[in-house]
Amino acid sequence: IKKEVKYGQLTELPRQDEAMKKWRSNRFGQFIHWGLYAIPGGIWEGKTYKYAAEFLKSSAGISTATWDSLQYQFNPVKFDAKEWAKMAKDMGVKYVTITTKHHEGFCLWPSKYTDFDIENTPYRKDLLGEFIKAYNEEGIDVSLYYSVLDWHHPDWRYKLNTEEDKAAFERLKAFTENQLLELLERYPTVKGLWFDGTWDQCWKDNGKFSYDLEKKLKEKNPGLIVNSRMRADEYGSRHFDSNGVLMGDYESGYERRLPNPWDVAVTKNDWECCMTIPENQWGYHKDWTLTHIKTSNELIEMLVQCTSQNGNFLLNFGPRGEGNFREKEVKLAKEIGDWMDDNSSVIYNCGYAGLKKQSWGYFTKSSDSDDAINMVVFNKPINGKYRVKLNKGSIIKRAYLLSKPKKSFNLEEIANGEYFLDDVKGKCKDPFVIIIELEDKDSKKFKQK
Ligand code: H79
Repeated sequence: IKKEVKYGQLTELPRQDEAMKKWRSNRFGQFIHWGLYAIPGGIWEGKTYKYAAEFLKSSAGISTATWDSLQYQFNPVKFDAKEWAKMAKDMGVKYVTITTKHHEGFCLWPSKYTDFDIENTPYRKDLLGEFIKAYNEEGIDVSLYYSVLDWHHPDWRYKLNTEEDKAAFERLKAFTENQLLELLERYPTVKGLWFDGTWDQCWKDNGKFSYDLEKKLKEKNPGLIVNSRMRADEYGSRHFDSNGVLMGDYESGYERRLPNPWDVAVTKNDWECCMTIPENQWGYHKDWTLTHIKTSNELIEMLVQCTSQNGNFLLNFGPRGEGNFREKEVKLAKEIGDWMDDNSSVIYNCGYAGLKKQSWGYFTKSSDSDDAINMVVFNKPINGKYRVKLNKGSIIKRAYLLSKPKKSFNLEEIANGEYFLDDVKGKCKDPFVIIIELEDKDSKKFKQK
């Protein structure tokens, strides 16, 4: 039985306006976690804390006053916005999402509504402004991460037990709204808001507030894209309302995990997976030997998987307190960028091909093309032949390597719409792409919705 939901989705999904189409075509984004936590980098008074570096205040039980005094040490003398933007561009991302305020409450922009901000650090300048300008100059869309949960703000509560708590939360709501409108006012080129820290009981109990807020923010910045994490309906249901309808503009529940690669249902909504390079570190942690560090091929596979299921991939970087990136991150960015230089045509503007996932890797399909499908290969078969199962009646005209010299594969038809592609004697070590060209008469079958 359908519940009546008053404070659910604002619009018809998936959104088909230009801003949303652009977001969807971007596919690959960079996430930046930067705040005071980058200074201690997971180590406090000589002790290393394995849990996420941006949670150090909580893991090490540091008082708010002590933590907040890190503000007077925040001086990223090595920060070069143009260099950052260049690195992102070279990696192949089309958008970036940066933490304007994480759970610690420190603001990377000069905010009228708090002194706990960049203006009151030795750096003083509008760091966020420099960042946005530099990325925009490289043609990269900027979105802003904002944590509602706030360890610094005296009015933040998990749960409202008393009248005083209720009054405090009213003030926190006003503060939150003011800051968000301030961000959109100061930085009009911003394309999206990425909400986090919205799981507290008081937020879940205030569905009407987040509903009204989403409306206001979108009035202020038409085309604005917000993640599903912002919202709870009036029954406290998050991400999806009580009838299972997605809220916000895309699903943002895939944090450090991907959907099952065979999942077809997930292709119906826009969604984004956010991913860390170590197991669970968003902010800068000095010790990256604590857990597995993903390789560029693992990360590329995740990007391709997301694309194959109509999702975006947001890959996190955690710069140092001084304002530069660790070498390992620079190297991974370069390796991914090298792969994107040759293969980005299977990512940008691409999505679900309408076919089942197969054992050699992932299909993607460009919305520009009716008669070509991309195979992105991560697993080479022992027999040297790629089994490809298309729809019944589909005829492959040609299959060839995307990389030059675009060698063709021998085709062996084994059933209606099913083929073996005989490996060319290439020595592809990295994930590589085979383009399948279909006979025109079948092209309509592969049209994306
Ligand atoms: O910014 C990065 C992390 O610092 C942040 N989100 C990413 C993007 C993050 N904050 N908290 N966590 C990750 C993990 C915390 C999960 C929990 Fe809960 C919060 C456990 C209990 C409350 C939300 C609600 C998840 C499970 C229940």
